[in-house]
Amino acid sequence: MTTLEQKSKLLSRWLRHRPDAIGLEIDKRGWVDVAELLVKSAGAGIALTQDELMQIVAESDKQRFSLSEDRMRIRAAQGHSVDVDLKLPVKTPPPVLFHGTVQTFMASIRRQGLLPGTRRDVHLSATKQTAEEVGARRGMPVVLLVETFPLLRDGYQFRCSDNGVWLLPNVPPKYIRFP
Ligand code: HQG
Repeated sequence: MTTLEQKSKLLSRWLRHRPDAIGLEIDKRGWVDVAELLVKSAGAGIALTQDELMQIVAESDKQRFSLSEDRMRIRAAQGHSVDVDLKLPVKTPPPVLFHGTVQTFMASIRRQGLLPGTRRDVHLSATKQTAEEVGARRGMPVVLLVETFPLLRDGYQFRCSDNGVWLLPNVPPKYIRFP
């Protein structure tokens, strides 16, 4: 049996990285039709009911999914590797943001700054604690501080996902305060 947590993980995978895995059509804003999602997931052997989907959306610890106003469409709030543009509005960030990572990546980050890797954006957290949790997914967390004013002054545009993750295309090393 597939648990709700497993279904939530599958949903992240389909909506962020592999809509093609179950033949889902994703539009350029990242939206997928809810009815189509239910049919296609059943076709792939994952029974997902409308109620379960709504429960996953409501209970996702990080509020990973957003529903359209009419609740007919769903998308991942952030974290995509597929080519989408969520058209999130540009927003003024707080003075300091945080990035959680691990020691293994530090030499490379010192050299190249923060790069999005396979995702569309670099993810920054509003609190040190969240950044620690993000880093801890990979091992002993290292938290980097990013002062946002110099980036704003130099023309960088910040966007904030529906679930409060700050997104930037990249952060060169000169803007990062290393521990
Ligand atoms: C690192 C989770 C080498 C970066 C979290 C990170 C987040 C570099 C890894 C969301 C680098 C990328 C995203 C460079 C960055 N050289 N390594 N130049 N620049 N890195 O998973 O930020 O649970 O793509 O430090 O809560 O860890 O999935 O990004 O360690 O919000 O909803 O490369 O994923 O949310 O890893 O995490 P990721 P992330 P979910």
